Amino acid sequence: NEKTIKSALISVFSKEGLEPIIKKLNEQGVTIYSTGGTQKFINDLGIDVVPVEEVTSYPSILGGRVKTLHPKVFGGILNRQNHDGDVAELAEYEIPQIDVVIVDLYPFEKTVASGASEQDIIEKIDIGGISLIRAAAKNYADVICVASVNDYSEFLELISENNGSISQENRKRFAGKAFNVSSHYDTAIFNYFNKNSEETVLKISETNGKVLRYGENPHQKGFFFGNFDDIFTKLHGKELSYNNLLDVDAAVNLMLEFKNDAPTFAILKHNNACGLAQRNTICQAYIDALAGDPVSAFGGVLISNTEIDKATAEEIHSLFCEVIIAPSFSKEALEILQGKKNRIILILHDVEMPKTNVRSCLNGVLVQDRNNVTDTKEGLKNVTNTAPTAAEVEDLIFASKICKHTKSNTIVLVKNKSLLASGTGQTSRVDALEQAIHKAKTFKFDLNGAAMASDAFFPFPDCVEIAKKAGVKAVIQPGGSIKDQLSIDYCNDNGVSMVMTGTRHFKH
Ligand code: 93A
Repeated sequence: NEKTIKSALISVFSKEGLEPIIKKLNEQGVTIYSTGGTQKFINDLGIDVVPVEEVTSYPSILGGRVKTLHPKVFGGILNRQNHDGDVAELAEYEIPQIDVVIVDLYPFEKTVASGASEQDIIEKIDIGGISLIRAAAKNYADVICVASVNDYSEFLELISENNGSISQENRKRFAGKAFNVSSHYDTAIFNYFNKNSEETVLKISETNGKVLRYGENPHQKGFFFGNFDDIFTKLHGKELSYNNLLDVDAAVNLMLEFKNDAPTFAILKHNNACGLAQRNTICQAYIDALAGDPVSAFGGVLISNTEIDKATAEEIHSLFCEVIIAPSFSKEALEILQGKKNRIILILHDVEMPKTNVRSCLNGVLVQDRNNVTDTKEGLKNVTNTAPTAAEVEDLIFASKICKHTKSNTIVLVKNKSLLASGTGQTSRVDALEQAIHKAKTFKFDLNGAAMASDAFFPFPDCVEIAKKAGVKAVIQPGGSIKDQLSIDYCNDNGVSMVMTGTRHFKH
Protein backbone atom coordinates (compact mmCIF):
# COMPACT_ATOMS: atom_id res chain seq x y z
CA ASN A 1 0.00 0.00 0.00
CA GLU A 2 2.98 2.27 -0.41
CA LYS A 3 2.42 5.11 -2.86
CA THR A 4 5.11 7.15 -4.54
CA ILE A 5 4.41 10.82 -4.72
CA LYS A 6 4.47 12.23 -8.22
CA SER A 7 2.41 15.39 -7.83
CA ALA A 8 1.46 17.85 -5.10
CA LEU A 9 -1.03 20.68 -4.75
CA ILE A 10 0.20 23.34 -2.37
CA SER A 11 -1.96 26.26 -1.21
CA VAL A 12 -0.84 27.84 2.03
CA PHE A 13 -1.66 31.09 3.79
CA SER A 14 1.53 31.16 5.85
CA LYS A 15 4.56 30.24 3.82
CA GLU A 16 6.63 29.63 6.92
CA GLY A 17 8.39 26.28 7.11
CA LEU A 18 7.46 25.39 3.55
CA GLU A 19 10.83 25.85 1.86
CA PRO A 20 12.49 22.52 2.81
CA ILE A 21 9.37 20.62 1.71
CA ILE A 22 9.31 22.34 -1.68
CA LYS A 23 13.01 21.63 -2.15
CA LYS A 24 12.63 18.00 -1.20
CA LEU A 25 9.62 17.48 -3.49
CA ASN A 26 11.47 19.18 -6.32
CA GLU A 27 14.52 17.00 -5.72
CA GLN A 28 12.27 13.95 -6.05
CA GLY A 29 10.89 15.16 -9.38
CA VAL A 30 7.40 15.87 -8.03
CA THR A 31 5.13 18.11 -10.16
CA ILE A 32 3.92 20.99 -8.01
CA TYR A 33 0.60 22.77 -8.57
CA SER A 34 -0.12 25.92 -6.67
CA THR A 35 -2.28 29.03 -6.06
CA GLY A 36 -1.27 32.71 -6.50
CA GLY A 37 0.76 33.67 -3.44
CA THR A 38 2.13 30.19 -2.87
CA GLN A 39 3.07 29.90 -6.52
CA LYS A 40 5.03 33.15 -6.29
CA PHE A 41 6.81 31.89 -3.17
CA ILE A 42 7.85 28.68 -4.98
CA ASN A 43 8.92 30.57 -8.10
CA ASP A 44 11.05 32.84 -5.92
CA LEU A 45 12.89 29.72 -4.73
CA GLY A 46 13.75 29.13 -8.37
CA ILE A 47 11.60 26.01 -8.54
CA ASP A 48 9.14 25.13 -11.29
CA VAL A 49 5.46 25.24 -10.38
CA VAL A 50 2.26 24.83 -12.39
CA PRO A 51 -0.37 27.47 -11.57
CA VAL A 52 -3.81 25.90 -10.82
CA GLU A 53 -5.23 28.31 -13.40
CA GLU A 54 -3.34 26.31 -16.01
CA VAL A 55 -5.04 23.12 -14.80
CA THR A 56 -8.54 24.62 -14.60
CA SER A 57 -8.22 27.00 -17.58
CA TYR A 58 -9.93 29.47 -15.30
CA PRO A 59 -8.50 32.51 -13.54
CA SER A 60 -8.82 33.05 -9.79
CA ILE A 61 -12.11 35.00 -9.54
CA LEU A 62 -14.12 37.08 -7.06
CA GLY A 63 -11.00 38.50 -5.46
CA GLY A 64 -9.63 35.02 -4.73
CA ARG A 65 -12.88 33.60 -3.28
CA VAL A 66 -12.85 31.00 -6.06
CA LYS A 67 -9.43 29.76 -7.06
CA THR A 68 -9.17 26.00 -6.45
CA LEU A 69 -12.90 25.19 -6.45
CA HIS A 70 -12.99 23.36 -9.77
CA PRO A 71 -13.71 19.76 -10.96
CA LYS A 72 -10.24 19.48 -12.44
CA VAL A 73 -8.72 20.13 -9.02
CA PHE A 74 -11.18 18.08 -6.96
CA GLY A 75 -11.33 15.33 -9.58
CA GLY A 76 -7.55 15.05 -9.28
CA ILE A 77 -7.82 14.62 -5.53
CA LEU A 78 -10.97 12.51 -5.13
CA ASN A 79 -10.48 9.88 -7.86
CA ARG A 80 -9.98 6.27 -6.82
CA GLN A 81 -6.89 4.89 -8.53
CA ASN A 82 -8.13 1.30 -8.31
CA HIS A 83 -11.49 2.21 -9.86
CA ASP A 84 -11.63 1.71 -13.62
CA GLY A 85 -14.43 4.24 -14.12
CA ASP A 86 -12.53 6.95 -12.23
CA VAL A 87 -9.34 6.26 -14.15
CA ALA A 88 -11.21 6.48 -17.46
CA GLU A 89 -12.89 9.74 -16.48
CA LEU A 90 -9.58 11.24 -15.45
CA ALA A 91 -8.24 10.51 -18.92
CA GLU A 92 -11.42 11.68 -20.66
CA TYR A 93 -11.50 15.06 -18.93
CA GLU A 94 -7.72 15.52 -18.83
CA ILE A 95 -7.61 15.73 -15.06
CA PRO A 96 -4.14 15.47 -13.51
CA GLN A 97 -3.70 13.04 -10.61
CA ILE A 98 -2.84 14.76 -7.29
CA ASP A 99 -0.98 12.67 -4.67
CA VAL A 100 -0.31 15.27 -1.96
CA VAL A 101 -2.35 18.23 -0.73
CA ILE A 102 -0.65 20.77 1.51
CA VAL A 103 -2.89 23.53 2.92
CA ASP A 104 -2.56 26.20 5.56
CA LEU A 105 -6.01 27.72 6.04
CA TYR A 106 -6.90 31.42 6.20
CA PRO A 107 -6.25 32.42 9.84
CA PHE A 108 -9.87 32.75 10.96
CA GLU A 109 -9.31 32.55 14.74
CA LYS A 110 -6.38 34.97 14.67
CA THR A 111 -8.44 37.45 12.67
CA VAL A 112 -11.29 37.27 15.20
CA ALA A 113 -8.82 37.66 18.08
CA SER A 114 -7.24 40.72 16.43
CA GLY A 115 -10.55 42.58 16.73
CA ALA A 116 -10.88 42.92 12.94
CA SER A 117 -14.10 44.14 11.34
CA GLU A 118 -16.90 41.70 10.60
CA GLN A 119 -16.21 42.03 6.87
CA ASP A 120 -12.53 41.08 7.35
CA ILE A 121 -13.50 38.17 9.56
CA ILE A 122 -16.02 36.80 7.05
CA GLU A 123 -13.43 37.08 4.27
CA LYS A 124 -11.17 34.83 6.37
CA ILE A 125 -13.61 31.93 6.25
CA ASP A 126 -11.65 29.58 4.03
CA ILE A 127 -13.81 27.67 1.56
CA GLY A 128 -11.43 26.29 -1.04
CA GLY A 129 -8.73 25.33 1.48
CA ILE A 130 -11.09 23.49 3.81
CA SER A 131 -12.58 21.64 0.81
CA LEU A 132 -9.10 20.60 -0.34
CA ILE A 133 -8.40 19.26 3.14
CA ARG A 134 -11.67 17.33 3.36
CA ALA A 135 -11.27 15.88 -0.13
CA ALA A 136 -7.65 14.80 0.37
CA ALA A 137 -8.35 13.35 3.82
CA LYS A 138 -11.42 11.47 2.58
CA ASN A 139 -9.36 9.92 -0.20
CA TYR A 140 -6.46 8.87 2.06
CA ALA A 141 -6.48 5.58 0.13
CA ASP A 142 -4.64 7.47 -2.63
CA VAL A 143 -3.71 10.89 -1.27
CA ILE A 144 -1.81 12.29 1.70
CA CYS A 145 -3.15 15.48 3.27
CA VAL A 146 -0.93 17.87 5.22
CA ALA A 147 -3.29 20.37 6.85
CA SER A 148 -1.11 22.07 9.43
CA VAL A 149 2.31 23.69 9.68
CA ASN A 150 2.74 21.51 12.79
CA ASP A 151 2.91 18.42 10.58
CA TYR A 152 5.49 19.73 8.09
CA SER A 153 8.53 18.24 9.78
CA GLU A 154 6.94 14.81 10.14
CA PHE A 155 5.84 14.87 6.50
CA LEU A 156 9.34 15.88 5.44
CA GLU A 157 10.79 12.95 7.37
CA LEU A 158 8.32 10.55 5.76
CA ILE A 159 9.17 11.56 2.21
CA SER A 160 12.88 11.72 2.93
CA GLU A 161 13.04 8.26 4.50
CA ASN A 162 11.35 6.27 1.77
CA ASN A 163 12.31 8.21 -1.31
CA GLY A 164 8.91 9.84 -1.64
CA SER A 165 6.93 6.73 -0.88
CA ILE A 166 4.22 6.80 1.81
CA SER A 167 2.27 3.94 3.40
CA GLN A 168 -1.51 3.77 3.67
CA GLU A 169 -1.15 3.70 7.44
CA ASN A 170 0.58 7.07 7.40
CA ARG A 171 -1.86 8.53 4.88
CA LYS A 172 -4.75 7.52 7.14
CA ARG A 173 -3.01 8.94 10.20
CA PHE A 174 -2.54 12.26 8.41
CA ALA A 175 -6.22 12.19 7.38
CA GLY A 176 -7.14 11.93 11.07
CA LYS A 177 -5.01 14.99 11.83
CA ALA A 178 -6.58 16.82 8.89
CA PHE A 179 -10.13 16.26 10.17
CA ASN A 180 -8.99 17.53 13.56
CA VAL A 181 -7.91 20.75 11.82
CA SER A 182 -11.15 21.05 9.84
CA SER A 183 -13.43 20.36 12.82
CA HIS A 184 -11.52 22.81 15.00
CA TYR A 185 -11.75 25.40 12.23
CA ASP A 186 -15.51 24.99 11.85
CA THR A 187 -16.00 25.06 15.63
CA ALA A 188 -14.21 28.43 15.73
CA ILE A 189 -16.54 29.73 13.01
CA PHE A 190 -19.55 28.28 14.84
CA ASN A 191 -18.48 29.97 18.07
CA TYR A 192 -18.04 33.30 16.31
CA PHE A 193 -21.55 33.14 14.87
CA ASN A 194 -23.06 32.01 18.19
CA LYS A 195 -21.13 34.17 20.62
CA ASN A 196 -24.09 34.76 22.89
CA SER A 197 -25.80 31.46 22.51
CA GLU A 198 -25.89 28.71 25.10
CA GLU A 199 -25.08 26.28 22.26
CA THR A 200 -21.54 27.66 22.23
CA VAL A 201 -20.97 25.81 25.45
CA LEU A 202 -22.80 22.70 24.34
CA LYS A 203 -21.20 22.18 20.94
CA ILE A 204 -17.62 22.34 22.15
CA SER A 205 -16.17 18.85 22.03
CA GLU A 206 -13.97 17.11 24.57
CA THR A 207 -10.97 17.63 22.33
CA ASN A 208 -10.85 21.38 22.79
CA GLY A 209 -11.91 21.50 26.44
CA LYS A 210 -9.26 22.12 29.04
CA VAL A 211 -8.37 19.00 30.98
CA LEU A 212 -8.42 19.74 34.71
CA ARG A 213 -6.39 17.83 37.26
CA TYR A 214 -9.64 16.19 38.33
CA GLY A 215 -13.29 17.04 38.89
CA GLU A 216 -14.93 17.97 42.15
CA ASN A 217 -13.08 15.05 43.79
CA PRO A 218 -9.85 13.31 42.85
CA HIS A 219 -11.63 10.17 41.58
CA GLN A 220 -13.68 12.22 39.06
CA LYS A 221 -12.35 13.38 35.69
CA GLY A 222 -12.85 17.07 34.97
CA PHE A 223 -12.81 19.45 32.00
CA PHE A 224 -13.50 23.13 31.48
CA PHE A 225 -15.07 24.23 28.19
CA GLY A 226 -14.78 27.96 27.86
CA ASN A 227 -12.40 30.81 27.12
CA PHE A 228 -10.85 31.61 30.48
CA ASP A 229 -8.40 34.08 28.93
CA ASP A 230 -11.25 36.20 27.58
CA ILE A 231 -12.22 37.00 31.17
CA PHE A 232 -8.94 36.90 33.08
CA THR A 233 -5.23 37.47 32.79
CA LYS A 234 -3.50 35.01 35.07
CA LEU A 235 -0.46 36.64 36.64
CA HIS A 236 0.71 33.98 39.05
CA GLY A 237 0.09 30.66 40.74
CA LYS A 238 -0.81 27.04 40.18
CA GLU A 239 -3.34 25.65 37.69
CA LEU A 240 -6.95 26.37 38.58
CA SER A 241 -8.90 23.34 39.74
CA TYR A 242 -12.52 22.43 39.07
CA ASN A 243 -13.53 23.79 42.48
CA ASN A 244 -11.41 26.92 42.02
CA LEU A 245 -13.22 27.64 38.76
CA LEU A 246 -16.63 27.28 40.42
CA ASP A 247 -15.60 29.65 43.21
CA VAL A 248 -14.12 32.11 40.73
CA ASP A 249 -17.37 32.07 38.80
CA ALA A 250 -19.36 32.77 41.97
CA ALA A 251 -16.93 35.51 43.01
CA VAL A 252 -17.05 37.33 39.67
CA ASN A 253 -20.84 37.21 39.45
CA LEU A 254 -21.13 38.50 43.01
CA MET A 255 -18.62 41.30 42.57
CA LEU A 256 -20.22 42.51 39.32
CA GLU A 257 -23.09 43.70 41.57
CA PHE A 258 -20.66 46.15 43.17
CA LYS A 259 -18.66 47.00 40.04
CA ASN A 260 -19.17 50.76 40.12
CA ASP A 261 -19.46 51.14 43.90
CA ALA A 262 -17.05 52.34 46.59
CA PRO A 263 -14.16 49.92 47.36
CA THR A 264 -15.71 46.51 48.03
CA PHE A 265 -14.01 43.26 49.01
CA ALA A 266 -15.50 39.77 49.19
CA ILE A 267 -14.24 36.43 50.43
CA LEU A 268 -15.97 33.30 49.17
CA LYS A 269 -15.97 29.68 50.24
CA HIS A 270 -17.86 26.91 48.47
CA ASN A 271 -19.44 29.46 46.12
CA ASN A 272 -20.92 31.60 48.91
CA ALA A 273 -19.67 34.87 50.38
CA CYS A 274 -18.39 34.39 53.93
CA GLY A 275 -17.17 37.98 54.17
CA LEU A 276 -18.01 41.14 52.25
CA ALA A 277 -17.57 44.80 53.10
CA GLN A 278 -17.65 48.20 51.42
CA ARG A 279 -15.40 50.94 52.81
CA ASN A 280 -13.53 54.11 51.84
CA THR A 281 -10.36 52.15 51.17
CA ILE A 282 -9.96 48.67 49.76
CA CYS A 283 -7.62 47.82 52.63
CA GLN A 284 -10.34 48.53 55.22
CA ALA A 285 -12.89 46.70 53.08
CA TYR A 286 -10.63 43.61 53.15
CA ILE A 287 -10.05 43.83 56.91
CA ASP A 288 -13.80 44.05 57.58
CA ALA A 289 -14.65 41.34 55.05
CA LEU A 290 -12.20 39.02 56.80
CA ALA A 291 -13.68 39.88 60.20
CA GLY A 292 -17.04 38.59 58.87
CA ASP A 293 -15.80 35.02 59.24
CA PRO A 294 -12.04 34.59 59.63
CA VAL A 295 -12.48 30.82 60.07
CA SER A 296 -14.24 30.22 56.75
CA ALA A 297 -11.88 32.62 54.94
CA PHE A 298 -9.05 30.06 55.21
CA GLY A 299 -8.47 28.66 51.72
CA GLY A 300 -11.04 31.00 50.19
CA VAL A 301 -11.32 32.97 46.99
CA LEU A 302 -10.81 36.72 47.35
CA ILE A 303 -12.20 39.37 45.03
CA SER A 304 -11.97 43.14 44.97
CA ASN A 305 -13.76 45.71 42.82
CA THR A 306 -10.78 48.08 43.14
CA GLU A 307 -7.04 47.91 42.47
CA ILE A 308 -5.18 46.02 45.21
CA ASP A 309 -2.56 48.34 46.68
CA LYS A 310 0.49 47.62 48.79
CA ALA A 311 -1.28 48.08 52.15
CA THR A 312 -4.04 45.64 51.19
CA ALA A 313 -1.53 43.12 49.84
CA GLU A 314 0.36 43.24 53.13
CA GLU A 315 -2.85 42.43 55.00
CA ILE A 316 -3.84 39.65 52.59
CA HIS A 317 -0.40 38.06 52.54
CA SER A 318 -0.74 36.39 55.95
CA LEU A 319 -4.00 34.66 54.91
CA PHE A 320 -3.90 31.29 53.19
CA CYS A 321 -6.15 31.74 50.17
CA GLU A 322 -6.48 29.94 46.84
CA VAL A 323 -7.25 32.79 44.44
CA ILE A 324 -7.13 36.60 44.43
CA ILE A 325 -9.08 38.48 41.74
CA ALA A 326 -9.00 42.23 41.11
CA PRO A 327 -9.27 44.63 38.17
CA SER A 328 -5.60 45.49 38.77
CA PHE A 329 -2.71 45.19 41.21
CA SER A 330 -0.12 47.83 42.01
CA LYS A 331 3.45 46.77 41.29
CA GLU A 332 4.33 46.58 44.99
CA ALA A 333 1.14 44.66 45.80
CA LEU A 334 1.91 42.11 43.12
CA GLU A 335 5.45 41.61 44.43
CA ILE A 336 4.10 40.86 47.90
CA LEU A 337 1.31 38.55 46.76
CA GLN A 338 3.61 36.59 44.46
CA GLY A 339 5.56 35.63 47.57
CA LYS A 340 3.48 32.45 47.79
CA LYS A 341 4.16 30.10 44.90
CA ASN A 342 0.75 28.48 44.52
CA ARG A 343 -1.44 31.51 45.13
CA ILE A 344 -3.45 32.20 41.98
CA ILE A 345 -3.58 35.89 41.01
CA LEU A 346 -6.06 36.94 38.35
CA ILE A 347 -6.80 40.25 36.68
CA LEU A 348 -10.50 40.49 35.88
CA HIS A 349 -11.11 42.11 32.50
CA ASP A 350 -13.97 44.49 31.95
CA VAL A 351 -16.28 41.92 30.35
CA GLU A 352 -19.92 40.97 30.29
CA MET A 353 -20.78 37.48 31.43
CA PRO A 354 -22.80 35.22 29.09
CA LYS A 355 -26.51 35.91 28.91
CA THR A 356 -27.40 32.29 29.62
CA ASN A 357 -26.54 29.73 32.29
CA VAL A 358 -26.18 26.04 31.48
CA ARG A 359 -26.00 23.05 33.83
CA SER A 360 -26.47 19.33 33.49
CA CYS A 361 -29.82 17.80 34.39
CA LEU A 362 -30.82 14.12 34.21
CA ASN A 363 -29.67 13.00 30.75
CA GLY A 364 -29.57 16.53 29.31
CA VAL A 365 -28.99 20.12 30.27
CA LEU A 366 -30.96 22.96 31.79
CA VAL A 367 -30.56 26.38 30.21
CA GLN A 368 -31.85 29.64 31.60
CA ASP A 369 -31.38 33.39 31.25
CA ARG A 370 -28.83 34.85 33.58
CA ASN A 371 -30.44 36.49 36.66
CA ASN A 372 -30.05 40.06 35.49
CA VAL A 373 -32.34 41.75 38.00
CA THR A 374 -30.63 43.73 40.74
CA ASP A 375 -32.91 45.26 43.35
CA THR A 376 -32.74 49.06 43.52
CA LYS A 377 -33.98 51.68 45.97
CA GLU A 378 -36.46 52.92 43.40
CA GLY A 379 -38.02 49.49 43.02
CA LEU A 380 -38.76 48.96 46.73
CA LYS A 381 -42.31 48.92 48.04
CA ASN A 382 -42.80 49.92 51.68
CA VAL A 383 -45.31 47.61 53.29
CA THR A 384 -45.00 48.60 56.99
CA ASN A 385 -46.15 51.67 58.94
CA THR A 386 -42.57 52.82 59.39
CA ALA A 387 -40.24 53.03 56.43
CA PRO A 388 -36.56 52.08 56.73
CA THR A 389 -34.13 54.98 57.21
CA ALA A 390 -31.90 56.03 54.31
CA ALA A 391 -28.96 54.16 55.87
CA GLU A 392 -31.12 51.07 56.36
CA VAL A 393 -32.23 51.20 52.72
CA GLU A 394 -28.56 51.17 51.71
CA ASP A 395 -27.96 48.11 53.86
CA LEU A 396 -31.10 46.39 52.58
CA ILE A 397 -30.02 46.77 48.95
CA PHE A 398 -26.52 45.66 49.92
CA ALA A 399 -27.93 42.56 51.66
CA SER A 400 -30.22 41.78 48.74
CA LYS A 401 -27.28 41.80 46.29
CA ILE A 402 -25.42 39.29 48.47
CA CYS A 403 -28.57 37.23 48.88
CA LYS A 404 -28.96 36.94 45.09
CA HIS A 405 -25.53 35.25 44.90
CA THR A 406 -25.89 32.95 47.91
CA LYS A 407 -27.25 29.40 47.72
CA SER A 408 -30.94 29.01 48.65
CA ASN A 409 -32.49 28.95 51.14
CA THR A 410 -30.60 31.92 52.41
CA ILE A 411 -30.92 34.75 54.88
CA VAL A 412 -28.34 37.52 54.81
CA LEU A 413 -27.65 39.88 57.72
CA VAL A 414 -25.92 43.19 57.04
CA LYS A 415 -24.96 46.26 59.03
CA ASN A 416 -23.09 49.35 57.87
CA LYS A 417 -22.26 47.79 54.50
CA SER A 418 -20.71 44.70 56.08
CA LEU A 419 -21.94 41.15 55.76
CA LEU A 420 -22.43 40.08 59.39
CA ALA A 421 -23.43 36.53 58.56
CA SER A 422 -25.59 34.46 56.27
CA GLY A 423 -27.37 31.16 56.33
CA THR A 424 -26.56 29.27 53.14
CA GLY A 425 -28.17 26.42 51.26
CA GLN A 426 -30.55 25.40 54.03
CA THR A 427 -33.64 23.27 53.55
CA SER A 428 -35.78 25.70 55.56
CA ARG A 429 -35.75 29.49 55.77
CA VAL A 430 -35.87 29.33 59.57
CA ASP A 431 -32.75 27.16 59.57
CA ALA A 432 -31.04 29.70 57.29
CA LEU A 433 -31.93 32.54 59.66
CA GLU A 434 -30.84 30.63 62.75
CA GLN A 435 -27.57 29.70 61.12
CA ALA A 436 -26.98 33.36 60.28
CA ILE A 437 -27.76 34.52 63.82
CA HIS A 438 -25.58 31.80 65.31
CA LYS A 439 -22.66 32.72 63.05
CA ALA A 440 -22.99 36.43 63.77
CA LYS A 441 -22.91 35.72 67.49
CA THR A 442 -19.91 33.40 67.11
CA PHE A 443 -17.93 36.32 65.70
CA LYS A 444 -19.33 38.69 68.34
CA PHE A 445 -21.40 40.91 66.07
CA ASP A 446 -24.07 43.07 67.61
CA LEU A 447 -27.17 42.43 65.52
CA ASN A 448 -29.00 45.46 66.92
CA GLY A 449 -30.14 47.56 63.97
CA ALA A 450 -29.16 44.92 61.40
CA ALA A 451 -30.83 44.63 57.99
CA MET A 452 -32.08 41.23 56.81
CA ALA A 453 -32.57 39.97 53.27
CA SER A 454 -34.37 36.81 52.24
CA ASP A 455 -34.05 35.26 48.77
CA ALA A 456 -37.75 34.29 48.73
CA PHE A 457 -40.93 35.19 50.60
CA PHE A 458 -41.71 34.20 54.19
CA PRO A 459 -44.43 31.54 54.20
CA PHE A 460 -45.08 32.20 57.91
CA PRO A 461 -44.29 35.06 60.31
CA ASP A 462 -41.75 32.89 62.22
CA CYS A 463 -38.71 34.41 60.47
CA VAL A 464 -39.56 38.03 61.28
CA GLU A 465 -40.26 37.02 64.90
CA ILE A 466 -36.88 35.33 65.30
CA ALA A 467 -35.12 38.16 63.47
CA LYS A 468 -36.70 40.89 65.57
CA LYS A 469 -35.68 39.08 68.78
CA ALA A 470 -32.11 38.96 67.49
CA GLY A 471 -32.11 42.74 66.86
CA VAL A 472 -33.03 43.07 63.15
CA LYS A 473 -34.70 46.43 62.37
CA ALA A 474 -35.33 46.30 58.63
CA VAL A 475 -36.26 43.52 56.22
CA ILE A 476 -36.12 43.14 52.45
CA GLN A 477 -37.88 40.26 50.71
CA PRO A 478 -39.72 39.64 47.44
CA GLY A 479 -43.17 39.11 49.00
CA GLY A 480 -45.85 37.04 47.35
CA SER A 481 -46.87 34.60 50.09
CA ILE A 482 -50.61 34.26 50.78
CA LYS A 483 -49.60 34.86 54.40
CA ASP A 484 -47.51 38.02 53.74
CA GLN A 485 -49.90 40.01 55.92
CA LEU A 486 -49.01 37.96 59.01
CA SER A 487 -45.33 38.94 58.67
CA ILE A 488 -46.28 42.57 57.96
CA ASP A 489 -48.56 42.70 61.02
CA TYR A 490 -45.82 41.35 63.25
CA CYS A 491 -43.37 43.98 61.93
CA ASN A 492 -45.93 46.78 62.51
CA ASP A 493 -46.54 45.64 66.08
CA ASN A 494 -42.82 45.41 66.82
CA GLY A 495 -41.25 48.46 65.18
CA VAL A 496 -39.60 46.61 62.29
CA SER A 497 -39.75 48.06 58.77
CA MET A 498 -40.21 45.86 55.71
CA VAL A 499 -39.82 46.48 51.98
CA MET A 500 -40.82 44.16 49.13
CA THR A 501 -39.03 43.84 45.82
CA GLY A 502 -41.36 41.60 43.84
CA THR A 503 -38.32 39.64 42.57
CA ARG A 504 -37.33 36.25 43.93
CA HIS A 505 -33.64 35.37 43.91
CA PHE A 506 -33.44 31.61 44.26
CA LYS A 507 -30.01 30.16 43.57
CA HIS A 508 -29.59 26.39 43.68
O1 93A B 1 -11.14 32.07 -0.78
S1 93A B 1 -10.98 30.65 -0.76
O2 93A B 1 -11.83 29.96 0.10
N1 93A B 1 -11.22 30.04 -2.25
C1 93A B 1 -10.50 29.08 -2.82
O3 93A B 1 -10.88 28.54 -3.87
C2 93A B 1 -9.25 28.69 -2.17
N2 93A B 1 -8.33 27.77 -2.51
C3 93A B 1 -7.31 27.82 -1.61
N3 93A B 1 -9.44 30.31 -0.38
C4 93A B 1 -8.78 29.33 -1.00
N4 93A B 1 -7.58 28.77 -0.68
C5 93A B 1 -6.75 29.25 0.42
O4 93A B 1 -5.86 30.23 -0.12
C6 93A B 1 -5.86 28.26 1.08
O5 93A B 1 -6.47 27.56 2.16
C7 93A B 1 -4.71 29.12 1.58
O6 93A B 1 -4.96 29.59 2.89
C8 93A B 1 -4.68 30.32 0.65
C9 93A B 1 -3.45 30.32 -0.21
O7 93A B 1 -3.53 31.36 -1.13
P1 93A B 1 -2.23 31.87 -1.90
O8 93A B 1 -1.52 30.66 -2.41
O9 93A B 1 -2.77 32.73 -3.01
O10 93A B 1 -1.39 32.64 -0.93
